[in-house]
Amino acid sequence: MKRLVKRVAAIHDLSCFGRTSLAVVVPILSTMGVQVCSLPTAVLSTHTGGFKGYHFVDLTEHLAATIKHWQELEIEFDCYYSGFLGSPQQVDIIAHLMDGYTGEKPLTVIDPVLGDDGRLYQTMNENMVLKMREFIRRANIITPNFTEAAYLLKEKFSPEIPVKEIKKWLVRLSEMGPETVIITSVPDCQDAKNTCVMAYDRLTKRFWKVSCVYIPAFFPGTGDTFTSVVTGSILQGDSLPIALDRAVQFITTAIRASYGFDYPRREGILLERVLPSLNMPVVAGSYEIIE
Ligand code: PXL
Repeated sequence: MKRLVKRVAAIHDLSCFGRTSLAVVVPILSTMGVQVCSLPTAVLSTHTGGFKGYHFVDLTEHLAATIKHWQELEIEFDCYYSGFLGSPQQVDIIAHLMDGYTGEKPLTVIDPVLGDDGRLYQTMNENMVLKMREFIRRANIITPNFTEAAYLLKEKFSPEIPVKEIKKWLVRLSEMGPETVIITSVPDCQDAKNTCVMAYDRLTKRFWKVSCVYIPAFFPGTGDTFTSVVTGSILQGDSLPIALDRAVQFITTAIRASYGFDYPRREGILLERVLPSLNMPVVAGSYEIIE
């Protein structure tokens, strides 16, 4: 039976306080008209960015049973979208889910959540990096940030990187499997006030760039927000550069809506104030094609 709305299996943790992972993936994709089926990899009292003493419940044991039940019910998906995974064993289980589709291959989006700002997150280690290198082979789209791209490629994290070098990184990452590679938080060497998102599509061999004005505040969960908008946009039938534009515009709007208020940044962007903008017509974009 034809599905009335697109359906995504969202494989992320549920951080109960703070706006990261499922707490942003579900509202964003729902607002964009996509059905979200959550497969929580872990439940945390808070996310790990800026909170101490968080309670962490690893759901590895429950993943396989949930997947088995879904398979018995013959539930099919238009998209698999994974983010924060709690252990190397979880990577194997999710790989099994992604490889076990029946019918048309679902769009597979992997956000290889490992770290930020040149460092791994507290719950990550070199073993997870090794696992992630193998895991991304099955993705159509990956969305590492600059730090994660460096770890995946065994490169040094150096904020002064020429565009020519980033293009090489994009091609090398796509040679690891995914046809589309999107690197976020790339330092813009032409303008120190900016960061940018750079992307490569192996099928058309085209490189894209969208610049973002740097706002001096770090909010956890912006990576999850970005990839969720890209995923929703592609599922709505947008091209890659339009999806990048929409995601960058949404993040910029969200950070601007949040930055003027004085509250703990670790709580994340004020998503609730900007969600409706996802349904506004797309304003003229600012993407560039890079030769
Ligand atoms: O947004 C990435 C992320 C996901 N899940 C957990 C996190 C973070 C980043 O801090 O702590 C639990």
